[in-house]
Amino acid sequence: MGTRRFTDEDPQLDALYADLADIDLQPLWRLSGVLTGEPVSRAQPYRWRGKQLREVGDRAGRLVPLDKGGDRRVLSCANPGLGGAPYATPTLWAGLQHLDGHEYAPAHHHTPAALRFVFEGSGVWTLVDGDPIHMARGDLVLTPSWTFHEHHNTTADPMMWLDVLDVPLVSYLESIFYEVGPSDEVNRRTAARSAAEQRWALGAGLTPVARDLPEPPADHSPLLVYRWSDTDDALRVLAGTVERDARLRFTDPARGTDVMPTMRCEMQRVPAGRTTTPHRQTGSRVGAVLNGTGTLVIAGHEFDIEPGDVFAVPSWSWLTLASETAEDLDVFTVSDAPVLEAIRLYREEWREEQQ
Ligand code: GTQ
Ligand code: FE2
Repeated sequence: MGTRRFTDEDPQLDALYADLADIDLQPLWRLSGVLTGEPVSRAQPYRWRGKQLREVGDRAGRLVPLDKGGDRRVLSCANPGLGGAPYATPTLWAGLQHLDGHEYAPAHHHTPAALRFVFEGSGVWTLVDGDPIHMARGDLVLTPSWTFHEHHNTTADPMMWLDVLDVPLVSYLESIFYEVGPSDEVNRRTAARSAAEQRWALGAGLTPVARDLPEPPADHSPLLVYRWSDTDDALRVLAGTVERDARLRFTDPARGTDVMPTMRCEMQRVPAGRTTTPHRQTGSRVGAVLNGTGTLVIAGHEFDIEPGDVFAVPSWSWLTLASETAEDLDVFTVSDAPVLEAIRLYREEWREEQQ
């Protein structure tokens, strides 16, 4: 008579749960955290110290030959919230790559897209599909998905830089492909300006027109390097016009879109003594400090920052940057925002403080 009482002590219910487990089913009513009110990230707000990265990078350079570990001497930033995975955030890999004097990391390509951001030093050339690109402080270099790339240190001194890749995302989508590249016919010709710059970095708003120009590649920026002198100039001009911080996005000069389909790159300058408006967005971010010192607050966690530091911002976490010295704070960030935008999941907001 009537409905059976719904109680957890029902032996028939226990039997149902056991049978469900046996045939690999899970009842939603016993699961929590499937649909959260807002994004919950396993990643932790985190900062890796540039000083420590340099110190262990130099030691790895002395101890570990290049042929170990995929021909790249890279220390990957492993966010402690991600269960031991070598990932800075759930979608982004951040690694510090070290190349000794006169060393060379041979050509390969892979479906994960990569970019390099240089904290200090120069003398390494990255060849992207054979186009030699000199890397120096503050430069952003792209190696889009499936482009061959190799790194050559032409000097006697070691050099380190930051790599950011979409490896965790592509891995989650089970779409990683990798091949070693041609090793025989290495292009040793180097020019101050890469072929990509000679076509696509002619000046603000200037696009080349010629009958024999190839179409720009369909799925990434044709310009493969963004020079610090250009970024610095633009930041200086922009900073003179804004109240708080100047923020620039690196874009495809042919289309005005993000540089690659999976990663958005930006550079932010927080003038001396100022603080940014707290901001959050869906998807995660990796940040890198180029100049200045100050404080970084991620979801209430405070970190002091200085040049060479790398940090991880989990999805939907408030981020504030404060420049505390007489020097401007320049921070490079990479996010997965283009992916979220493409599938209509991107949200962002600023928190205007009440005074
Ligand atoms: O420089 O080719 O940090 O393939 C991870 C994977 C760098 C590279 C990384 C790579 C590279
Ligand atoms: Fe690579």
